Amino acid sequence: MVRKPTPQDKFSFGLWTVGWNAQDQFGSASRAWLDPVESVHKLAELGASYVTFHDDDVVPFGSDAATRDSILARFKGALDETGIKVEMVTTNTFSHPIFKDGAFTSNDRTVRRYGLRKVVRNVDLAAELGAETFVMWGGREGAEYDSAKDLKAAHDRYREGIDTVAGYIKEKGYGLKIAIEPKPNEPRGDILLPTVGHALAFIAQLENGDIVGLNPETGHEQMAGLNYTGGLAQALWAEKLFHIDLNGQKSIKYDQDLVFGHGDLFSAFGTVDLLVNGFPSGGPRYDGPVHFDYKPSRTEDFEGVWASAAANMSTYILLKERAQAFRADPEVQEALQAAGVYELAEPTLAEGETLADLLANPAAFEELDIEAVAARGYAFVRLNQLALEHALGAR
Ligand code: GLT
Ligand code: MN
Ligand code: MN
Repeated sequence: MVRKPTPQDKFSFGLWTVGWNAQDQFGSASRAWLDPVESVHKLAELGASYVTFHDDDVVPFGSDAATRDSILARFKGALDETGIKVEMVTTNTFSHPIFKDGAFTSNDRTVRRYGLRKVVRNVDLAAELGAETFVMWGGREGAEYDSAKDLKAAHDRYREGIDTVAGYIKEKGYGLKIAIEPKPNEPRGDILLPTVGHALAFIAQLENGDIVGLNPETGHEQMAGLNYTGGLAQALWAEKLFHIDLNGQKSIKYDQDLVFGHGDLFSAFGTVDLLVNGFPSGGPRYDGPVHFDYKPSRTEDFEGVWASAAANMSTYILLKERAQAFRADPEVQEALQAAGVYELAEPTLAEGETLADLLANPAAFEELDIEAVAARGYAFVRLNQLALEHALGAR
């Protein structure tokens, strides 16, 4: 590992990431599922601070109460021994065939009621373990066929489900926030709440939306052809960036879940620049855990699994160093000024100025030398080249 993590880095991994058995659509497992206790120990050695998990990652689906208790006791033992904390918990409402048409939005009401019970039981576990975030990735909430789903009713049921869980969290006084994770497709042909923007609009319709925000994943936005950093920015602006799933994706295709930076590297630089340095004009910042949701490629053995876990952290630190150097460079500051980046933070109407004042101001319109203003060069390319040179470590 070129760079070693420290607790200040707040690195976090899902147990389903390193633990994955590498089974895919076309081939059987190329590794065994890892024991969560082993993953906790190994991640601690590598310098991570947190783990996250689905209920079923730790306690197999359908386990009876006694088995569940003994498995959880052993798992908590590993947390105590290593000092690793659980910052986020999520629910598996996608693997078992009962959820083949979704959980909160299944056409089958019995499934919806079962799904709600499974999620609420997991909320109790999340609170017990001291997690701060409860992620909801509705991977099966969707359809393959337009005729198969009443989309008005589906949104009603989705809202009912999330509002009910959020209401329960409040009623119990748990210190948990819900973070919805958007994804456009896979495993369903089309998934509800496909992007950050869709999810933000949905949250605005919730009764208990004050404790509901987002968990955007790099590859999921990029699968929709969108700019991940832009999605993070809007979520931050709306004060709804509750959690992040970092990974790598190369363009619009199946969900690759590559190591962070192994997809669109320059975009990853932009992401880290925003996370580490914030907006040029200040404003809301993300200071939560840096969570990696990647999959060690099917080609890798266990040595490769741990090398890939380390690679996520090392790459993040390298990009952090590069992003800090970028913003600290006087030439970059001058280029940001020249490009008008800081000018955008200035309100369009001056303090105390009304629209009537603007309408009555000929200098702003009638007498404006439009051609002269239009002739301005913004020098964005120079600024971007400076960013690229910093990203490459050439400055
Ligand atoms: C699943 C998915 C991830 C989600 C997880 C949370 S599960 O592996 O691919 O993007 O974050 O449920
Ligand atoms: Mn993914
Ligand atoms: Mn994810």
